[in-house]
Amino acid sequence: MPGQIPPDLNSTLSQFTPLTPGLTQTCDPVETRHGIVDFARRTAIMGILNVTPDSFYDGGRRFDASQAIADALAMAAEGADIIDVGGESTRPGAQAVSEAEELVRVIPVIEGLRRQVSLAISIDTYKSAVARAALDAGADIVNDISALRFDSAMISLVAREKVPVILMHMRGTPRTMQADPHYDDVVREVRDFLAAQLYEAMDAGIAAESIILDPGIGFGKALEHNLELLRGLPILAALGHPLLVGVSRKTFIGKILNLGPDDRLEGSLAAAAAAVLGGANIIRVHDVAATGKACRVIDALRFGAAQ
Ligand code: 7PM
Repeated sequence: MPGQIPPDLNSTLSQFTPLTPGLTQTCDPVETRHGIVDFARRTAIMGILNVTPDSFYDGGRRFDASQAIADALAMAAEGADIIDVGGESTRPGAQAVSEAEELVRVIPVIEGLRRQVSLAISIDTYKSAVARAALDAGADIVNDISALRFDSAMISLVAREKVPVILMHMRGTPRTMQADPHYDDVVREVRDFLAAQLYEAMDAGIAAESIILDPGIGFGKALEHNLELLRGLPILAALGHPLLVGVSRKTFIGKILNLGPDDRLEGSLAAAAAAVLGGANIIRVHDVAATGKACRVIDALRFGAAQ
């Protein structure tokens, strides 16, 4: 009969589970020296500020402090919640940069930016000396792609300074990580690694509320591993810490679409939307305005439309 719903379809209404852990899972805000990043009602946007001559997308553009500061101010105006300043490219096969060179690149930018903005600044480094100088210059968060493993002085620095830290999963080192990556169960292995680093950090005196976790999309992962991790984000969100996800213009999107970095915006937005539905709280991106709009729509699904 027209208009009648088959009884077995009605029973699926009660079985229906919400689309997203974001609808049920909440996580506490992160306190920084320059304000609180709150995830209760919206996804936070981290703008990428590469101060390097060789990054895969924006390389060379800002190898000059005043250009880098101008770009960061533009990202702040577009609604970035955090600016992530990095002086060493971690793309696959990239050469390591000396500590002195990394300092020369990032410190003037952080000092200059700090004078002009009150938002949170993160320092993308695994070197404790760079992190220390960056914190002294006004940075608020340590973004360590090695999850505190590469420099043995990093863990005590973060504990002493009482700043939030991002622990990211990576297989191997940036130079070697993309050489035939293999996992038996990538989601389980990344989860177990992050849990182990989390406990090590807390044992060293880093507050649980200061720890942000990140699956490290593209760091020692084949295309299928990156997709499995995006599908498995709810499992990582269940660790109960804020989740940061970086998909912006990465190679896995290029592989799906057969497009170079300049033509990966739409794919990046789709991946960001999927990450937010999976429970991500911070999205690390080159395109702050566009990603902000995409996230606001997903946030309305996640948290309700009243902002
Ligand atoms: C290949 C891999 C090329 C990675 C470029 C990149 C992340 C990060 C980077 C991330 C955190 C890029 C990167 N990616 N820090 N630093 N999470 N926490 O896209 O996903 O700039 S470097």
